[in-house]
Amino acid sequence: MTTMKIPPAPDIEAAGLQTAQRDVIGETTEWIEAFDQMVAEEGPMAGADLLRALTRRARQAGVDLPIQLNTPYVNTIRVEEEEPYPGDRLIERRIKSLVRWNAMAMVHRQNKKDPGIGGHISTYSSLATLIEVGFNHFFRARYGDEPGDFLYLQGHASPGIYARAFLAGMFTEEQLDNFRHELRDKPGLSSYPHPWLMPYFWRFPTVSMGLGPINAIYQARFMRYLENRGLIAKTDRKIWAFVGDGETDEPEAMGSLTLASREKLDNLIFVVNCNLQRLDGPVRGNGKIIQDLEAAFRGAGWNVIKVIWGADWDELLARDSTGLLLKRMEECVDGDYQSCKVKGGAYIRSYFFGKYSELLELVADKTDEELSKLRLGGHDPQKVYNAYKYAVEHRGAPTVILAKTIKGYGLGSAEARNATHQEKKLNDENLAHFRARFDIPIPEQAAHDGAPYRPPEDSLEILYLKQRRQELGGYILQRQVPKFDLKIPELDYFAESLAGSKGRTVSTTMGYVSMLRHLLKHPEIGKLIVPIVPDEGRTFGMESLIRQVGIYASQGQLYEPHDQDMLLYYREAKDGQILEEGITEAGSMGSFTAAGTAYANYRVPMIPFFTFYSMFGFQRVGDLIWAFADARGRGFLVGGTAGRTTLAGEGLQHLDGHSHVLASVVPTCASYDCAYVYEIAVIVQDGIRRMFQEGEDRFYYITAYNEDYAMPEMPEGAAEGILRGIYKFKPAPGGKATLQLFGSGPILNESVRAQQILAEKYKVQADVWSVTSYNELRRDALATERWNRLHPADKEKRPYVLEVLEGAAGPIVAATDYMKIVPDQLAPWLTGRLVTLGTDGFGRSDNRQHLRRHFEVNAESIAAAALSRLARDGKFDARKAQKAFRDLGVDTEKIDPARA
Ligand SMILES: Cc1ncc(C[n+]2csc(CCOP(=O)(O)OP(=O)(O)O)c2C)c(N)n1
Ligand SMILES: [Mg+2]
Repeated sequence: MTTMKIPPAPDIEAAGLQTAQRDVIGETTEWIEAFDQMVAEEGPMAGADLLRALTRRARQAGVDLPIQLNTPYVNTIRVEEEEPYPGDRLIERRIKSLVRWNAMAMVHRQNKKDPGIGGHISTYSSLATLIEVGFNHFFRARYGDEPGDFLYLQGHASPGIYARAFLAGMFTEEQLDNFRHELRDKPGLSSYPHPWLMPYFWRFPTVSMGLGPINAIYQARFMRYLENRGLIAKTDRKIWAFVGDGETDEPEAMGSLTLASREKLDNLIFVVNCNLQRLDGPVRGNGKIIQDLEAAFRGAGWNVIKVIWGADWDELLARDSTGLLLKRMEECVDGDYQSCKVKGGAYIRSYFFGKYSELLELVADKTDEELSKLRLGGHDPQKVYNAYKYAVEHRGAPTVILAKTIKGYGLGSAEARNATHQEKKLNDENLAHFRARFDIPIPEQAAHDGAPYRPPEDSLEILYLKQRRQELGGYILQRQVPKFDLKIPELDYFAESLAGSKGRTVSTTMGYVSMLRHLLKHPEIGKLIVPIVPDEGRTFGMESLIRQVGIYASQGQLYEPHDQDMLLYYREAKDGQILEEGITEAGSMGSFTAAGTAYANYRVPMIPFFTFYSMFGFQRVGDLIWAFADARGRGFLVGGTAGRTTLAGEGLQHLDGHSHVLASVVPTCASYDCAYVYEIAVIVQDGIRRMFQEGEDRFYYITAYNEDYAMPEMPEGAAEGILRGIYKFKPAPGGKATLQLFGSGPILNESVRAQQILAEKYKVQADVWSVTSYNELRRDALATERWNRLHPADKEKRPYVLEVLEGAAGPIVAATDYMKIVPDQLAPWLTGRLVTLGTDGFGRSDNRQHLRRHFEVNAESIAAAALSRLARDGKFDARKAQKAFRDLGVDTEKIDPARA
């Protein structure tokens, strides 16, 4: 039997009772007393059991109780449950003060030197205790042979992270000196966590708010996936995601919470830094962000730990015999708490405690100064330690720690003010205050300049810091990429895809799925393939894949699928390989990111193929894709049901004519618009080689279509052109061409048909080219042009596209199922030659024939456009060209589809 102290019962109103008749109040008091006695004698578990039984009974009796997701506005862990702090609080405080100083000083100094260069000091200042307790006692750098915990850190707290790394000896003073100066002759530090810029240090790009939390959730799930598939050892490794309270307004931050609880991700810990402020002002001025988040996370099935009050408040709560302190804590909103912090002790006395005379008495023995220093939970190492301990020991659910902190803690008059987020420099008074408060042993002038300070190597602080890290396996913020010796498939492994369909009509999507199925069987890399799909597997004909490798389900398949007696039944398995994400492209990107960076994070070169509806890719989850690139992600994005005119029937919201434009903006993304299955095979084979054998930090976007047609065999020698972006697909049938037709995707077939029409009806000979990637051609041309510009005295080089087109005569008519800007990318190198036909404008519901006529990308429109151009060049009779439009059924007076 445990005996415990229960806080005083709040009065009837504070207890939230609706009925206030005297006899009910009297009765209620008796009930509460009886309950208190029972808990005191039999412990909290018995209390919980009783309440559960009462609630069940109440429901049976028709008493409609509202679902209660909030607990009182106090710490979740009671004082009696706390364990003593295991570290040396004094020396840890010294270390924390030094980190605080260096973080602030680094930003301060840089902004004095280079006004406007920016940086943040108030985010880290609120986070320091939460971070330091973690580094000193929890964040493990290794689990046996396995890598250690993963840290997703608030991007704006990076100065503090750098400052700690500086104390740990990982960065030089010079690097600190070059914070936000990355383009100087000495190494600098990037503004935020960017693996692209600091690949040896950062793993997770988090600064675009909301992406860190969702990626952390899917990372935790992917870790389990790798464990359950036997690809990594099971460990106790944790993923710690530090999240801003303002950041939780991002839908990405909160949108996938239930996945984490459904999957019982007890390897995941969120720490929400509830400093009550975001950039402009309070997060919930009129409410309480901690209570809001408690309800949301609890409702989503998370283990919630609130760390609101520090030890100073415990003492007050214990002394309060009226219950009024808790009542006051609950009735104040975050805007009140912020004002209290800004306005100081006298205000706290009159406004917060002064509302009830009993509370004034409670703090009568405290000075105003003492009131202003009453510590909050997120700044109390003892509270934070216990919360972390409870979190790492919790089993069966993810944990969120809601820690109340002060934004701009220690920044003097900037503390907790609405404008604190934007503070880059401290005035002299605040600097002096900071130096004194944190006892930084540097001369006044050096402090004024924001000089960094690192105590000697043999100082107690440095020795302690290093020893703590040693015990936890070493310094944790490091990113290393091992060398892999992978036997990747050669091109002949894809022989079936290269051979064509022998007249059978298939789509590139079908061809791609067969290729994937074949890849999954590869003896070396088959197990590394991660097919990801957001509830669109059937659309892409992936039923056979589901049967072959199964859908990953951490609990296996708990039910008998109704279609079990069918060959292609819905198979879920604990070691299933497919990540069937349900309808969440953002979540799928989370998995794609975890898988596509596993080569560095888990030292296992997983090869993800994320196949999605191309319309709901780049334009929907573009920022996650950008972060994937920053994270040096590798893998294949496959945009299915692609094209503005190839996907029949769907209409405006579904017809994608621009994902290739959006893909083109990501520097490490190579995007390909494929017409035939062999093109995809060549690109996938070479992509695997470049990413996973050569170790190149790049990834691929490939569009796949659902139009069925006969797939030709790969023409001899086409591979290089396919990869670089263009190859001649069908030379002019009757002698030398005077016209060049470019086609991509299924529209290439329209170009081929136009070639025929032109030859047969108009005696115009044209070559047909398959352009697999305008973007790759443009990148090559830009790089060549830049070289030429920088080396005027050297022999001029030619872009690949011009080399390939050597001797190809006449104008070029490029037709695509994408916007005209896609081929137009080559216009600077094809001056005066390029006529582009594309699908600018909103899509429509109709069949391919009508869609292509509407968008003027059908064979007839291509042929007529070619004649029109030849006429303008004086190579074809203008009246005949005009007549050709009529003969070919191209309406010259219809509305421009770009505006329709
Ligand atoms: C998607 C996105 N929108 C806006 C910003 C700009 N921004 C940077 S920090 C910040 C406020 C952050 O507040 P909070 O999450 O509470 O973190 P705190 O600094 O208070 O710890 C904003 C709006 C961003 N980085 N990302
Ligand atoms: Mg905040």
